[in-house]
Amino acid sequence: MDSTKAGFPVVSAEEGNGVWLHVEAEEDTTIRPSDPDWFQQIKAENPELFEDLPENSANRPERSQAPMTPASEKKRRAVAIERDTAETKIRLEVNLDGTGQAKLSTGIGFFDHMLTLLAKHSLMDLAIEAQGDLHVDAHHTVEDVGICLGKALAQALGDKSGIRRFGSATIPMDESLVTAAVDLSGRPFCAWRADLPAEMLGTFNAPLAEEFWRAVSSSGAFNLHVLCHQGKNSHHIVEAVFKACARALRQAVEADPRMSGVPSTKGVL
Ligand SMILES: [Mn+2]
Repeated sequence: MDSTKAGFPVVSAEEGNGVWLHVEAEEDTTIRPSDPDWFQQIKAENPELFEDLPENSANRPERSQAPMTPASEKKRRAVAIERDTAETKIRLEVNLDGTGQAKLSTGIGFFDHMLTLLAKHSLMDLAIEAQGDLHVDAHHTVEDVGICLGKALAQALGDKSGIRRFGSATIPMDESLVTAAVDLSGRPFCAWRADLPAEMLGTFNAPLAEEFWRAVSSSGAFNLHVLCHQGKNSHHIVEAVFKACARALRQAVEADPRMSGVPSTKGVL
C-alpha cells in the first residue's frame, strides 16, 4: 500500500538531490516518488507543483531513489522517507534488493545493533538517521523508526506483483529460539508471544522490541507473528526476534519466478 496512492493529496514538490513530494497525511510526511508511472501521473495532474523545479530533476525521480546501490534493476524497490514530529526527526532509506548494508545513527546503541542485524539478515540496505527525545527515553525514537520502516517497506513493495508474499524463520540464539512469520497481506496485524522482562540493554528497554515490530507491521500493513519458544537472556531473545523477522521478511519480499502477477486470489494485496 502506498500512502499517497491511498488518497493523500500531494501538496508540494521540492528539489533535494532529486524530487521530494510532500503529502497531506495524518502527520507531516515527505516521500520520494518510487513508482515512475505514478510520478508521471502526479506531474500531469499537478503541473503547478513542479513549475519551479529544475526540468531535469522533476523528470528523473529515479535519480534520487538509489542513493546506496547502482541503478541496475528494471523496477527499483528503494524508498526514502522523512518524518518530523515534536518528538523525533527521522530520515530513513530502504532498498529491498540490497546487500545488507546498514548506515545507522539512532543514538541508541543496542537499537543500532539490532537494525544492523536486520539489514544483514534481510539483505535490505538500510540507512537511518534519527534524532529523538532521548532525554525522555528511547521509546519515541524506537517506535517512530518502526513507523517509518513500515511505511517505506509498503511503498517500496508497490503492488507486490511477483513476490513470495509469505515468509517465516525459526532462529536460535544460544538458549533462545524464536519464530517469526510474515504475510504481506495489506492488513496490519501483530501477534506477539515473546515475554521480555523490563530490562535495560544499554539504553534500550527490552520490551521496546515489541513496540518496534508492532509499529513496523502496523504502518507496513502486514501480518506478523512473533513467537518465542524458549529463552532466558533478554539480549539473546531480542536478537533472535530481529534475526527471525529479518529472515522472514527477506523471504516474503523476494521475487518468486513462478508467480505471475499479484500473489492473491483477490488480485490485490
Ligand atoms: Mn548481540
